[in-house]
Amino acid sequence: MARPILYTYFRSSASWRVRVALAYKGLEYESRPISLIKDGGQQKSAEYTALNPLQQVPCLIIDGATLTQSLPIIEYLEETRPNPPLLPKDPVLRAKARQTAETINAFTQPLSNSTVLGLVGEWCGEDKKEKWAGIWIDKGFTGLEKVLEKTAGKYCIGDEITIADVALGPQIFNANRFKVDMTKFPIISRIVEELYKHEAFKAADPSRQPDCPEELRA
Ligand SMILES: N[C@@H](CCC(=O)N[C@@H](CS)C(=O)NCC(=O)O)C(=O)O
Repeated sequence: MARPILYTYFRSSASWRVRVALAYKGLEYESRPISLIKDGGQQKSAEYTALNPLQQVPCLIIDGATLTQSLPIIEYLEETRPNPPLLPKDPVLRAKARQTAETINAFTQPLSNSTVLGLVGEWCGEDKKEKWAGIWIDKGFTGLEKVLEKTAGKYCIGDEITIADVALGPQIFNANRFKVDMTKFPIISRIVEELYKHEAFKAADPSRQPDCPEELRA
């Protein structure tokens, strides 16, 4: 079977989610970096737009299919390669795991992604970018912290890593980048500390990616 191909950018949190899922499930893949900075953004090239008309990473080519959107990609991996699982067996807990993943994917991340921040900088001033991104990450984490009070064990949902953790881990990078006060979120901070000890999270870390600049490498 052909190795999956992942179009990825080292610092992209959505790509990072897929890298974690692939590593967690022990799947080898070829990494094809798409720089969101070089050449005015390689995601806008005609070649890449043919793969993802939305001009975003990640994109995974697997089993002859071209898949985009990190969470559906992870759901596909889960359906076709169920072990080790990234969703709990219990339907309510499955919904809770997806709920947390969606809170990151549909609420927190889109409002602070590079396109949105570019426009905020252009329309409101470069100095407003950090504040804008920080506000949305803080809002997302404030809600999430409350939810996790009820669902968390060692990880977001009990003691096993799920899709919720896969989404949460990379978002911390952006929270730190935009100077969000993480002391307000002790449960999230504790879970992330735990996650970063796991081999799948280490392998997926930006500092270990082939397109990571020399000075930021692990
Ligand atoms: N919901 C999408 C989000 C993808 C996304 O926002 N990708 C960002 C990097 S994290 C991107 O490619 N940005 C480039 C751009 O918007 O031009 C997913 O989960 O795959």
